Amino acid sequence: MVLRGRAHDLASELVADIAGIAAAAPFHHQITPGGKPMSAAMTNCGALGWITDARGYRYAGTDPQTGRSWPPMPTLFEGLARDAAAEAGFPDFRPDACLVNRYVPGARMSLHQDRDEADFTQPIVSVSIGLPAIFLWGGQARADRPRRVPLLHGDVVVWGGPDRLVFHGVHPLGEGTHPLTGAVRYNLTFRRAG
Ligand code: MD3
Ligand code: FE
Repeated sequence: MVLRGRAHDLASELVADIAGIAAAAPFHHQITPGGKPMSAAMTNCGALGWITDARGYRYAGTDPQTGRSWPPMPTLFEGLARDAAAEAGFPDFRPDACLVNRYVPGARMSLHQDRDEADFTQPIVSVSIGLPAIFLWGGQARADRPRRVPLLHGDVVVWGGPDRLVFHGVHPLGEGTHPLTGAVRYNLTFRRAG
């Protein structure tokens, strides 16, 4: 379910919260198991954070960069995610992880599934802030040709049920500047990881 513009009026507060998170847990280009740095810089908040390194992909309670727990999930983040999930038919969603992705022009995310979480009956909620992106919405098989869906500043999307394990990605970000974020797109993804 796409909730177009749902976070629009909260965006400046969300960006301020992202700055607070990044002050405690700096953005970092994580290394994939294949040895390449990801083009989106990432950090996390909440009890668990998504990490990748030579050993693989997983959730961890500690930021490998700092050795400390991830910063807590801001109340505003959690409320937005829970309200969106409830509206889409998931009244019991209680996120324990929020992955924060930061894209600059040229950054992308190749087709993948989100399958490091414990319970695939729980949805994922995403919030887009800043520059627009073309989201690649694939199918149940990697070879299914993805549809291109624009994700714009303030858009909130809930992915659950049969769509929870679809392949998806982000087309390389185009050049541009946004009044709130400059030449940056942020994406928050809320998960029940543990
Ligand atoms: C569909 N992020 O962090 S958000 C990711 O824009 C990720 O940064 C993208 O894919 C981004 O893993 C896409 C939309 C999204 C997130 C999770 C999904 C779509 C999804 C999980 C299952 C199906
Ligand atoms: Fe994903």
